[in-house]
Amino acid sequence: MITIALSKGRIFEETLPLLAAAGIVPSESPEASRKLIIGTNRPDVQLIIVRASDVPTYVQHGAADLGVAGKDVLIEHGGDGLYQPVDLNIAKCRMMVATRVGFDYATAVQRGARLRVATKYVQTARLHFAAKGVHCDLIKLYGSMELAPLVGLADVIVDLVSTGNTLTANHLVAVEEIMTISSRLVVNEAAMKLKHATLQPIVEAFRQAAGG
Ligand code: PRT
Ligand code: MG
Repeated sequence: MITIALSKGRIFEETLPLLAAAGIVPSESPEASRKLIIGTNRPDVQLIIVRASDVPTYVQHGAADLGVAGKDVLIEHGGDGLYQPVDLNIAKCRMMVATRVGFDYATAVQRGARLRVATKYVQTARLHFAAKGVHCDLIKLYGSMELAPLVGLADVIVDLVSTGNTLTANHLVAVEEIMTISSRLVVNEAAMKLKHATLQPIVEAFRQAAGG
């Protein structure tokens, strides 16, 4: 059995055409069925539905052979035990620093004062500000980061931005791009060797369908 770990929502939706290119069609939608294990047209392939940030963990431990995870998630996880053979170019967005409208970020960063940074992406934020030589106090949040600068919990947030609508709706503005983000195919290192004959064609189909 080949097990593929996906999160529902944008990753599931944007992975569907790649699965189709590999000849894999899920037998139902996770949104509709609420099932966590979903069969496919291939009796030897199943999907498991997990939280986006849990995909690398399932694949690392071999509970799934393959998975699709954002670069943001992979940086926070660290990537141990995972091959990342294909950038799928899906679920694209940008990792940004954002502040309240009117907050003087450029000056705050120059002054050498400590910056209070609220984020779900502590690893990414730590590396970014360390590279700039900016001292920061990291405040770990699990969601609704946009609130933090509004209520004085932090000076800035580090978060994903796609349309920018969420920032605008909360009177925040992006002040710096940290990196562009897309999702990658991840493969369990041991499975890649032991199940090579079955996995390789799926990896290649994903590579072709992703455009390279
Ligand atoms: O939602 P949940 O808490 O279950 O988990 P998750 O947020 O980790 O999963 P999901 O499915 O929302 O995101 C999965 C992956 O999609 C992420 O790991 C990213 O790699 C990628 N992705 C692409 C995004 C976005 N675009 C995105 N816009 N992930 C999150 N967002 C959020 C962002 O955090 C912010 O809250 O959307 C909001 C901003 O959107 P705009 O369009 O208003 O700018
Ligand atoms: Mg989300």
